[in-house]
Amino acid sequence: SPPAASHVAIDRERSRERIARDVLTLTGSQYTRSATAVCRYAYTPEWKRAHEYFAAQLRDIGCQVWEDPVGNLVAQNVPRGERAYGLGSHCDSNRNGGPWDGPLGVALAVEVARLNREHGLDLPLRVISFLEEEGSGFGQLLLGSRIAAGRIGEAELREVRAIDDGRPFFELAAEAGHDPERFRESAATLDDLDGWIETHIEQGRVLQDERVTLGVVEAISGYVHADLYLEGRSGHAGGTPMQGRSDALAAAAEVVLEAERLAADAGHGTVATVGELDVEPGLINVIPGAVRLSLDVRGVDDEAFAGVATAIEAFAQDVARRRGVTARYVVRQAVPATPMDAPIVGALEASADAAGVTHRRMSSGAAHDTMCVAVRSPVAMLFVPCRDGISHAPEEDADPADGARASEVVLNALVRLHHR
Ligand code: HGY
Ligand code: MN
Ligand code: MN
Ligand code: MN
Repeated sequence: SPPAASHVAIDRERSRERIARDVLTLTGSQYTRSATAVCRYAYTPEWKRAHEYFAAQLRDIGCQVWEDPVGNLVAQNVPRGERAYGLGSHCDSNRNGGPWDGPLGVALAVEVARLNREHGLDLPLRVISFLEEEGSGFGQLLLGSRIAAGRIGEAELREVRAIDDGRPFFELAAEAGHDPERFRESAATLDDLDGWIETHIEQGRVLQDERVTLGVVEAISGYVHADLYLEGRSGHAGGTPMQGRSDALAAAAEVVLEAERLAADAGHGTVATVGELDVEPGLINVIPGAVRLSLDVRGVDDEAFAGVATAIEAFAQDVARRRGVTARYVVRQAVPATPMDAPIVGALEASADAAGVTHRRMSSGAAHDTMCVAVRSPVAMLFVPCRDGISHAPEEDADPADGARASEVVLNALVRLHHR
């Protein structure tokens, strides 16, 4: 890693307070749909207010702040067009969201920008809060960073529709005051980055169980997101004999269990989850005629998890033949596993050592915008613990003191990288 620069020690209590203030402000009811569950989806008033909140914080420290054509929030402490180090995450929440998934990374990026200024450091910084990381608005994970990275084409983007009312992405983006027809210009959001670090809660419990303060991510799991449509024949639950039924839900049940078995057998930490299940007509006395189930297959070994997704599709076709139903498998998106940049990983570890903060290397099972930023610049991620590994749940909790320690480590890692 770069030579040991003189370590910049920060006032961790002040950083803890500011990170706690910013994250917990965002869980106030004006930033969520209710006082408990965080429901901050793309283009909703709550999401817009969250971006306005951080935009004000960033202007207060002298940053230029703008939104790119689809609504990714961007701020920079050097003139636009100049090279910078990128920091950030996302403000949108999962549909079953907690307070820290996303906002911790944005609050920490803002804190590092404050510390850079307070300590008279000369780091050129760009803070980004990406649109629709969770897919809670349009069912598309990492939508804002995929657009910026050029990972989604116009035809595919024109197919993207809101989960709740089926309205097109382009319509809702324009209605929210953005300029989606210029979506290709979002590429500039990732121009001229010398590196990128996203700090995030671990969303697992390794750090807590091993009593280690920070996780330095080595690789982010890739994933396949797909929908499987099974069409059978609905009929009277009482009048239809078991022999000869084409029960779409019974077929789906076989697929769910086989997905679980295939992932468990694949090794390399491969995982498969069926999280969504729509049943038509969904009545107690009617044989299900049609089912849609979602598939989320992930892993750090591309061959292993892509192989499981393919095997699940083949199994579904086989079940369909046996049960007299039809199966249609539609991929929403597939993103490869993403290795982190060794020099940035090294700088984070050296800074953690100099800060006297324990750390360990680990991979990320969760997907992150960092996977898309990696298309355009060297990237790395830093994890802080979340209580009992709980995330994508209102009970999600983290300690802002870990966020303060992480901000000192990120600040010093960037000092090392900038002066190498
Ligand atoms: O699903 C994910 O991996 C991320 O938390 N959106
Ligand atoms: Mn997240
Ligand atoms: Mn998430
Ligand atoms: Mn993320």
